[in-house]
Amino acid sequence: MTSTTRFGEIAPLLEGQAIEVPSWAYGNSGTRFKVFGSAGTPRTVEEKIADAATVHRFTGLAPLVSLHIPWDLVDDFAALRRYAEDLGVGLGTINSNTFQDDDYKLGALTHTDPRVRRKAVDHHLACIDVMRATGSRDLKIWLAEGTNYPGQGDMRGRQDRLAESLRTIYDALDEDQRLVLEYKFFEPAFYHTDVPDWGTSYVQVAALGERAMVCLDTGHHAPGTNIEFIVAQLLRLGKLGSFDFNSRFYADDDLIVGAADPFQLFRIMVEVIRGGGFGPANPDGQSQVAFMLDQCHNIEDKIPGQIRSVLNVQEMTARALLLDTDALRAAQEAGDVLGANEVLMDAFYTDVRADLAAWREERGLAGNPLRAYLASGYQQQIEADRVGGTQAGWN
Ligand code: AOS
Ligand code: ZN
Ligand code: ZN
Repeated sequence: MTSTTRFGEIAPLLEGQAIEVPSWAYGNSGTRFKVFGSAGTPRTVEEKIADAATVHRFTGLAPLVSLHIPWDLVDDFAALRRYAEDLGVGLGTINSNTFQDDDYKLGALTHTDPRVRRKAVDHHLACIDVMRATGSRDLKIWLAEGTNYPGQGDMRGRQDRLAESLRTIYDALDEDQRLVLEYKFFEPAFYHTDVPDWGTSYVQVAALGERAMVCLDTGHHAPGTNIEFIVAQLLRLGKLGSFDFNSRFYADDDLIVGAADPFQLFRIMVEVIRGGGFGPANPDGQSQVAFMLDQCHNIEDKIPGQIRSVLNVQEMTARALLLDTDALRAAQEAGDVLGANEVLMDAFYTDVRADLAAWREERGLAGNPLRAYLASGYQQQIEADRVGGTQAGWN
């Protein structure tokens, strides 16, 4: 069978693929050394949403925008939701922030001082209120907590306080809301981190209940970690709530997903599909796994960077869907080591770009969304319009 024939078979499965884009990807960002300003950068949350809606308009792949509180704080979130919906996108995951307040220097949800813990918990309760107005399903918690020196903190006591704080937050969720807990092996803490790995995140969310899940950020592991194994395990346990997609060469680089290692993205998507994490699994049609980007575009234009990212995810999803699972299973069961590997590599090496372009055109989209965006004049327009004011960013 030719790959085009096979593509025709998997094409319907690509329908409805949804990738959530982060509002902060549209703002200026940088490293500890420099934040480069760029022309056309949004000055308000509305402008970030307008840019995200543009990514969706050109790709059909990004129907939700994830917000960060307080970076995206507005007076009226119901109005913001209407504004987004008028532009053809919805508001997605709400991200909390307990890493930019002096009170949290030694911890937030884990702090020894009950006043600081209460303040951090209250911030999450405020985020849940925002979710009610925006219609968001997920509260995403990434914690910058840990210690820099052995002996600095009681690691076990911090786990206990974390469990207690998360319990209060989880109990405040509505029935249709979820909590996703992200892990990261180091940074900003360098000796120990309170939620460093999927195991710790799993232990904490498993104690909370069914609507608490793990968030896997692809940049948050030690080099060489087999991330697709973690994906397989979490799906097996019913606890993979969301992805923060990005790619990395060294640490938490937050580069364009699929840029550093497209083969890894392919392998992850193979396990997502194998584990039933792809496609709508809930009665409301929303996928159980939220596929989010968590990226920063420090030197490249942000909208093209986001377009490239969602296209990379779509491309590796298509290749993963092309995997001949019957042939793979037969080879695995026959103990055919190289045969099984060849089946997997055949899918990975299938160039789906022309098929995807035709697929898009059939749906009224441009075959090449990136070129179509560059030719559309949108970039020139925002660069001309958005002068003055403070550019929004990773502030
Ligand atoms: C931090 O390293 C985590 O990846 C967070 O998910 C995220 O980048 C941060 O919360 C910005 O929103
Ligand atoms: Zn992340
Ligand atoms: Zn990160």
